[in-house]
Amino acid sequence: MKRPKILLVNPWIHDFAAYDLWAKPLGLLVLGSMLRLQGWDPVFVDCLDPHHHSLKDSLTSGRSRGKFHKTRLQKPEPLELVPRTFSRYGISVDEIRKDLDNQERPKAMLITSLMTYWYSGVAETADLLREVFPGVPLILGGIYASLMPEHAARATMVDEVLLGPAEPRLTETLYRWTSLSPGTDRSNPPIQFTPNLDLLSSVRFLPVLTSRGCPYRCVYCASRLIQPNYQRRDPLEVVREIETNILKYNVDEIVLYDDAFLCHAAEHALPILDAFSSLKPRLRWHTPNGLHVSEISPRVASSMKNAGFKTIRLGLESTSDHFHKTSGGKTNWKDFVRAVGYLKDAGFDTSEIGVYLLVGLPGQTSAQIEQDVEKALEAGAYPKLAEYSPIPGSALWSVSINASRYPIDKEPLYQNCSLLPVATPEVTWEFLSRMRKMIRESMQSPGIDQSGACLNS
Ligand code: B12
Ligand code: SF4
Repeated sequence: MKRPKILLVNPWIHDFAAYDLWAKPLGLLVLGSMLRLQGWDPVFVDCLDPHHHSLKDSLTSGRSRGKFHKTRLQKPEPLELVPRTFSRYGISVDEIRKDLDNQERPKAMLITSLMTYWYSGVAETADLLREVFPGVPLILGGIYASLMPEHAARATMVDEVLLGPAEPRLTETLYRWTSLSPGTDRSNPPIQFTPNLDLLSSVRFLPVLTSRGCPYRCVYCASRLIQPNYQRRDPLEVVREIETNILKYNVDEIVLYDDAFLCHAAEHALPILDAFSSLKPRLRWHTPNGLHVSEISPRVASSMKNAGFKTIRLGLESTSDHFHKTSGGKTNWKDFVRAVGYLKDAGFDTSEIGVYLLVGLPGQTSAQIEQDVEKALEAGAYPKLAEYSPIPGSALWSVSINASRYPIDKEPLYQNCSLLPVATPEVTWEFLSRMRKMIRESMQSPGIDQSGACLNS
């Protein structure tokens, strides 16, 4: 019997800046594997596809990260006074329309969402899908949808918004909308980890998820709201997935999307890393999402080196122990200094040990940021300033609403970290540019990659 088609759509981004830092819509790709197993025929339309046939070779050849194609847009009214260019990032509307026109009419359409402040890109994508396939059920999920479900329902006018991980609800939801349940197994599947990479137009690196969620509850983070349960995979299963996919797609770069890869390292990260320690040539591992500093022991550091870690980002956020005691306790200054020492002993140099420092937090002074940067440099790490984006539902949300210059609770566009929405008046873009210049000079390495929308430091 012919499998029913289901369209999975990665929407456009609308923003002042967006960089492709190994960005793949992992949630949607994971659902692609699940739906395939359930008897559907998933078809993927990627509005951000960096390897889309319509793009010039210079943008697509051999890259695993870089710039998105962009088209200037009129600024939405709430952002009119912001003196920066606003763009749609991704493939042109005409090209995506052509891609959709070439598809058979699907039985249902699923759109994902990431940052809350990218919602107008989701709404534009939903409009196009409705126009090309009127009457086909349109379901929205993902991070924006989970953090702001009511806003998402209003702004995108989709048929249904699903909150949180789709696995426990999607089977029943699709049956309700399509009266189809193509496979023989109608039970809800468990939480999934494996992306269906065959849906991508080109695979240049492997996005890997070895766990979902995080055991901590930091006040500035949404992890718990998006993935309420922390779950680890069997390390052997992860190793098998990587081994199979490096051969299948002929790639040697691994990008970890975990929130908490290093937690319980002895039973989790170490068996995974050690399985690849003697591989020649080595894999190259990247962790654009921060690693847990306090979990780095001499053994973990040397396993990271032996496995081939290249892009390391440590989730420090602040050098102040008071900050950590009052915000979730995931690490502290002493552990950080120790971890940098272990990484150096294992053979990493300062330019490889990136450390995220959160900037633009409510009440944070410019002096605190200067101190964080100086201390991180002195400890032998490479500071990466990450502008704070206030997150609906997080413990810092009500403090953020009070501190904000904008109505962040009414309009998610104002949650954009580029606006420094809740920063104190002295923490400006000019100040942060000075800090970044100072960091670059200290690193004496102006050529080091500075890309990143809010991750640029
Ligand atoms: C990996 C990651 C990144 C990666 C890239 C991600 C990408 N694809 O582009 C990197 C490291 C580059 C990154 C960067 C940033 N990130 Co980030 N990131 C994440 C992270 C850790 C995981 C996302 C993920 O892929 N999860 C794995 C998949 C399997 O889960 P999922 O997407 O949630 O999918 C499930 C459900 O949502 C649902 N679902 C998904 N799609 C759909 C669709 C339908 C139809 C349905 C029904 C269900 C459904 O089912 C899926 C399976 O269960 C999240 C935190 C988190 N735990 O979610 C933060 C998070 C999304 N990031 C966040 C932030 C703030 C940022 C930065 C702005 C940080 C900064 N200040 O610099 C930058 C900006 C990036 C940019 N390009 O501009 C915030 C979002 C805040 C907001 N306001 O929306 C989060 C929530 C972290 C936090 N602080 O709490 N990030
Ligand atoms: S440790 Fe990291 S992922 Fe976990 S809650 Fe804190 S910031 Fe979020």
